[in-house]
Amino acid sequence: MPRKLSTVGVIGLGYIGLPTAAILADHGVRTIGMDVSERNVAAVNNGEVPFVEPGLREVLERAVNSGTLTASTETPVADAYIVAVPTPFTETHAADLSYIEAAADGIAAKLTGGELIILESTSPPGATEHMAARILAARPDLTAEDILVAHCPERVLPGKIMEEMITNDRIIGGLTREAAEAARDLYSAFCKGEFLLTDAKTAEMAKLTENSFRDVNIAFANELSVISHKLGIDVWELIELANHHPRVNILQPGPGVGGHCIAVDPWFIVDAAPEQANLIRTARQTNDAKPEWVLGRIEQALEAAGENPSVALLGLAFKANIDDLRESPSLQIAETLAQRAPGAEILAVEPNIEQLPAVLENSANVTLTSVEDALEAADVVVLLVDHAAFKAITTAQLGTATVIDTRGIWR
Ligand code: SAJ
Repeated sequence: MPRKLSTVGVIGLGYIGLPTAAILADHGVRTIGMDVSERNVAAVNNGEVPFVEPGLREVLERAVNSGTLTASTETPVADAYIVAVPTPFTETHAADLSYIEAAADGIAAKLTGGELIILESTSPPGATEHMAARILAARPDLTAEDILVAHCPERVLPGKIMEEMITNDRIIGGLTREAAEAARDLYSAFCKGEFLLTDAKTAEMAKLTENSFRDVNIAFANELSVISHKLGIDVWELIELANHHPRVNILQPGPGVGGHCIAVDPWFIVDAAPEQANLIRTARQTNDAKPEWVLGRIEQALEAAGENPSVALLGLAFKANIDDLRESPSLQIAETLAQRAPGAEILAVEPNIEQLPAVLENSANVTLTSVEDALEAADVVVLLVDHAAFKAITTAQLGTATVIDTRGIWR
């Protein structure tokens, strides 16, 4: 434990910060969550979860009712801080550290010396050092020896956060060994996985490497799908056969790569080493080009369908069985098609949302439609997300429509 650890401040109560705060508090650690959104803070203080994550509500309610968790819009005074704020990227694909900097400024004002500060946000190499330097610049009365700073990237899978936060192994990168050990002691309050201690920059890079590995593998699958289409080969059968080899494990092609992790993190490596990160950049570009390739196929099918065709787009989320539309290639396809094909009727089907997102709301040719109605009316059916509900669709329901299955679920 750091010299004293009776209170932990969690900065940022989003997809990662809130589950972390709730689990810590549920394990008896006095936890104060901080968020800039008054609405989120009020919700948390009422034991309500402002987004969908299975199992979170029960743990949050328990922690709030027992009094171990409270939330505030002010950075609290605490013995340890966990920073879990967004790290978006800029137009040039550089990491935007402004949320981390704002968190650092808030924390700096509260320090008395001896505190542990952990950066959990996915960050480019050097961000933890940058955060520490910013804190110390704001507090000339403190030296580097007065604070313990570490990076501990989260690696939980949305939808399984409550389970994975406890069972996953944790990489802990300290600016010093003492900081890494203090962070390990904090996480051991609830984490049952193995603790892997390293330096901060390696920890930052490890997280980016995991997501880049997945991105490169998916880019390989996406390139294979384009090659296979040209050669008249079923890419899913091809990958299934190749994966029978004991040392081959190719992921699945799709309409592109979305979400706020795999589609973002590899750019941080490219930005940190632009001359060297050629494969990683090409993989990003390959995956980012996939929606345009799918659009080309849809436009061809619409042209063949004649005057005022109607097209069903099945799925808008970035992956199966969630309601998250962030960086979604399916949404990008719907949005672009709405602009390029004003004469087509676009029937958008997304069972996990109740109204169209802002980017489609004002498109006169797009309607949020039930799967049954869309299949009934469509000349062209495009499967974009492999939601469980779509797997049950029968050949009879598809009728005579031209089918473009970007996930290979109806083979
Ligand atoms: N996708 C494919 N083909 C596949 C697998 C995924 O096209 O074979 C697409 C999905 O449809 C989606 C995108 O990739 O659009 C990303 O989905 P995902 O399930 O691969 O990953 P995320 O973004 O939900 O979560 C990832 C996870 N990272 C790894 O598995 C290495 C998770 O463990 C991380 O915690 C998370 O990123 C994060 O926060 O960084």
